[in-house]
Amino acid sequence: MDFFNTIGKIMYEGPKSKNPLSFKFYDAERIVLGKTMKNHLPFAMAWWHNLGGGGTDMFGRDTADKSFGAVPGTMEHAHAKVEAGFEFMEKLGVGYFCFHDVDIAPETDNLLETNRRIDEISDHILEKMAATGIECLWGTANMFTNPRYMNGAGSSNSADVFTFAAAQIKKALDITVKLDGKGYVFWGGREGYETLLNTDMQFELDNCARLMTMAVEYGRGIGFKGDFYIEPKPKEPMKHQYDFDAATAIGFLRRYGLDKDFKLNIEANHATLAGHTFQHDLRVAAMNGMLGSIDANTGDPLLGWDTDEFPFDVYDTTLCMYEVLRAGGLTGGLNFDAKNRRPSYTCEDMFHAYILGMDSFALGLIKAAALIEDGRIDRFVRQRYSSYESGIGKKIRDGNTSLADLSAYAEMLGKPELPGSGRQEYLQAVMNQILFD
Ligand code: XLS
Ligand code: NI
Ligand code: NI
Repeated sequence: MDFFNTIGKIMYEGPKSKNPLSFKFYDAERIVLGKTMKNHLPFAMAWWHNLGGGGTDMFGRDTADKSFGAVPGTMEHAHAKVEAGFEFMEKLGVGYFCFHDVDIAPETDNLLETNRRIDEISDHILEKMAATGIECLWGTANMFTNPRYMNGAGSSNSADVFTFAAAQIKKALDITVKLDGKGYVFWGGREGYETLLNTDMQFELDNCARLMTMAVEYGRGIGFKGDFYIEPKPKEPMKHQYDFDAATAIGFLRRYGLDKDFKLNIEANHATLAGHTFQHDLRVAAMNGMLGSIDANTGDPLLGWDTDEFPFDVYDTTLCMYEVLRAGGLTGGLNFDAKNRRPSYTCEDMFHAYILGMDSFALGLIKAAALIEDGRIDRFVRQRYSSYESGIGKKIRDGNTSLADLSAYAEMLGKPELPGSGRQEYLQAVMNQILFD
């Protein structure tokens, strides 16, 4: 069945095209720095927003119809979503998808029945994967929607809830392996707290680590070779989320000995909620060897929550791809954890959104490659630290000195020279020149 029958395959038509249903910059086979765009940009569709999200917000119900000809909440609907999802990805040339357990099959009150439903739908997904060549980027378990998770999953005060979370993770891992997913994500959901007046933070963190450790043991046992990911987020839904940002998540992983199996899935909108730039959290992950995957969306600087907008800001996508290129690429991909704005409720809007996101990242890639080839920014940064390349600086760098040595050297120096201009305005002008030349 053709769900998007008014829309054909989306083709690359170049920057001059005025056809709204075409790519202006994403040219899958174009070579950038020795690799095709498709290889640099492993785009993924987020099952939940794209096939499940109808625009409901705190003040109003769905505006978009995502029934795909079936009654929502039924298995018929879950099957229809599979068909629609693969048609959508094929028409756009999106090579991957990401899913939660409950996105693919409606949950019931009975774990065995829920799992049977997940088996049935994942069989269907597997058939479509074989027919299209589309792959699974990552899977995850939704441990935040059901009321039992009101206090978190691993961090819940209830051992029964913890147990249920473990069961969901086990199943989600089984399905991720069945679909040959490259990764498995832990987004903290409600792992956090509202007030320390009722919370044993140390115990909750230990328990979160226990759950992840069991997941690693089980996953490796069933042959999962991919990466586990933590997706940091500072707040929302909880006031304090334990995986606040990249640095916090890395500290947690190292403390509990999970850093060999885990990398990070950095979401743009989560980084900005943490008071960082997207680029900052990418850099923190990359310099720790933990940049695995990306949730590609953007927030609104005027709103303080996870608005999950489609990425459109080329300055941001350029700096993101600059970090990705410098890190040698992603082991995961670019998942559009993004949703249409509520008034963009038609099925054409679903395509416009992905075209916008894919073109924004394609442009970002082209411009990031230009920044690197231009070399002025990299050279400037190297030059800025050049005092550490010889003399006393080299001694500091090599660990061949001490406070006493340095103090003696400083006495000799008298007054140190100023450290040299940071040239921020010049560098910003270089960015603009490259972006708009
Ligand atoms: C929510 C998260 C979520 C994760 C997957 O803010 O971004 O969508 O990516 O559970
Ligand atoms: Ni996300
Ligand atoms: Ni998010």
